[in-house]
Amino acid sequence: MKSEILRRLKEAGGYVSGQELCGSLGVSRTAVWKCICQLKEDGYEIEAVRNKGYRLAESGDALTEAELRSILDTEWLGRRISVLDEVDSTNNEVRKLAEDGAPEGTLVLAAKQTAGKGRRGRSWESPKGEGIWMSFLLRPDFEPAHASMLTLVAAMAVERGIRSLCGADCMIKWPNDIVLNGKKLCGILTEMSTEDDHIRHVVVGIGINANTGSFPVELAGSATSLFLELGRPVKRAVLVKEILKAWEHYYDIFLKTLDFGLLQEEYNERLVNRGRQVLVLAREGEWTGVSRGVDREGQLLVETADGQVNTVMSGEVSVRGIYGYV
Ligand code: BT5
Repeated sequence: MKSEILRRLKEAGGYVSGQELCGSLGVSRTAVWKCICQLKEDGYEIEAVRNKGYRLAESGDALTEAELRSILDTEWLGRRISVLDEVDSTNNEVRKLAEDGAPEGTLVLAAKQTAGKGRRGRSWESPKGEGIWMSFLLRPDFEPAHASMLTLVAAMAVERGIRSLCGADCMIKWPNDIVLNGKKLCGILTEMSTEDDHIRHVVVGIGINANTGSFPVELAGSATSLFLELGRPVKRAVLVKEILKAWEHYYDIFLKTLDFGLLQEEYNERLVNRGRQVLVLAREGEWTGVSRGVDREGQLLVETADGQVNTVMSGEVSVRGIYGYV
């Protein structure tokens, strides 16, 4: 009911009478009043004026369940949401919910992660209240071999979400980063649980430095935030909404072919180092070549000086610009 009241206050733009809220929601005045108090505790500024009703003065950057529910326009993603104050990792939390039978599309966000995870045991800096640290659950019925492409699908959704909300010229850095002005803005971690060669579930985790004001010294050279690049804060809830909507769009397209055939062209247009020299950091050593974009399987094509085109699989390597992160 809290999110319904919030939605109505937003739609009205001005005052909504208490009586109108009670009548349309079929609840008592006291119940409405309690919800208004909870919304105030969540950080909303709500004016209550005798004979006029309630008015939402400022919704700020609240990233709460009620806020998200009042704006989400997805078909299935985020229909079940939980927003936590603090958790080790939202990926771990979704995995636990998955093991308890949570439905596809379950979404978890946290104000802060105490042990945010990157790939291959690396850590992800997730300070309180500044970023978007979120994970969602998929229960696909395709084979595990297709799952590595989900990271690429997520990258397309994040890129589109950021671009449409902020107009920022961000780009995808294959396979799991979004970069802006040469620095990392977002990282994606997709984790899969399998059994007898079928997928039990997949957790897609997305970390976005939205309103981060500063980074620890060791990250300052390679990391950035929307706030730092745009010079103004962003409304995180609205960005989440845009990204989830974009995810449904791109995932639908992916499911048609279970590969990147239909997405490849758009993906490659948004790929930051396409046509540029890249350094491939593989387990067996480093080598350089020119990035030629992804193929139908979502693998990166890298052409070496002798004209040979190698396919690079996302699980094995990192790619850097030859002079820096991009
Ligand atoms: C990633 O790994 O970029 C995946 C990050 C995924 C984070 C999300 S947050 C929600 C969900 N829950 C989790 O526990 N994880 C996911 P990788 O490509 O391995 O990059 C990790 C490296 O990025 C680190 O070793 C640092 O160098 C750098 N890094 C750490 N925190 C950063 C930050 N906030 N912004 C930019 N770079 C960061």
